[in-house]
Amino acid sequence: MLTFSAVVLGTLIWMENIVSLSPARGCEAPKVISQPSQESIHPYQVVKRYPHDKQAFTQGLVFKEGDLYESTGLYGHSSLRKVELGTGRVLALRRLDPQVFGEGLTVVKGRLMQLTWQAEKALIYRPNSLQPTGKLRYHGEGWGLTTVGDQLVMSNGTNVLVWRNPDTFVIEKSRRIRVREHPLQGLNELEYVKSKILANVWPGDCIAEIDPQSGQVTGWLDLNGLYPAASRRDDADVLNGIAYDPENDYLYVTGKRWPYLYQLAVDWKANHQKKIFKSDSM
Ligand SMILES: [Ca+2]
Repeated sequence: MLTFSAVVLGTLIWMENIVSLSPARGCEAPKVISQPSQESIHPYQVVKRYPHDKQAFTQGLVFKEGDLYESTGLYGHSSLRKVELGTGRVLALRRLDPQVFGEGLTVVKGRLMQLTWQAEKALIYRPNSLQPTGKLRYHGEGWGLTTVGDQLVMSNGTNVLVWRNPDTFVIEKSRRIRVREHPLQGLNELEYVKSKILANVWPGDCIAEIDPQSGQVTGWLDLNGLYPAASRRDDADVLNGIAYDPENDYLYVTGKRWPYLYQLAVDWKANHQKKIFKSDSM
């Protein structure tokens, strides 16, 4: 059992009014603000641990009708995959151009949409077959992507999320994301869950829970220790993959080149200063 206090002994880097999270540290606002924590720390339980391709540099993850779809990155290794949840087996694979680095992934209007890091294009596919059906252009970097209502929400590694039209990719609004009054940098893989946007915060193993209306961080899911840092190939292999099964209310998370994908039950209403942690028994 890891206690919350053990996990959050490290504080966040605090520079020029910008919050960024350090790897293997806690997911709390900087102590130097000299205010008590105002964000909820949500307890979670590991329901099950599934195999995950440890070669997959996960950049996007989305759950659709019992299957996982995954986007992987790195030049020469990027792909789009349909993955069998129970076994981690890759059921369908579409390799990307070696010049393209895969990023965030979502399902919108029955189509899969995959971002690219610096190629400034969103790639569109049919589910199941992964047949390409088109692309849309955007300016700047692509990191995370999710679907909120009939709009897309996209991150680019900064503290800004933008809402885009799913047919044209035109930006319709944006929000600066804050921990209290402080901008939260490094917003990465996204997932819309229960009227909140969840964001992996790069680099590290923290998920921020964001109110899409205000842009305020309302809580944290602290996944430090879920897959031990000592087991990783290198420091780049951070948590980065969030998918949600609304029917059963499970969250699926993994990381870059992690051998496991975790099924989590999260209590989004609770604010525990201690998390439930069961992976030692699995
Ligand atoms: Ca996702």
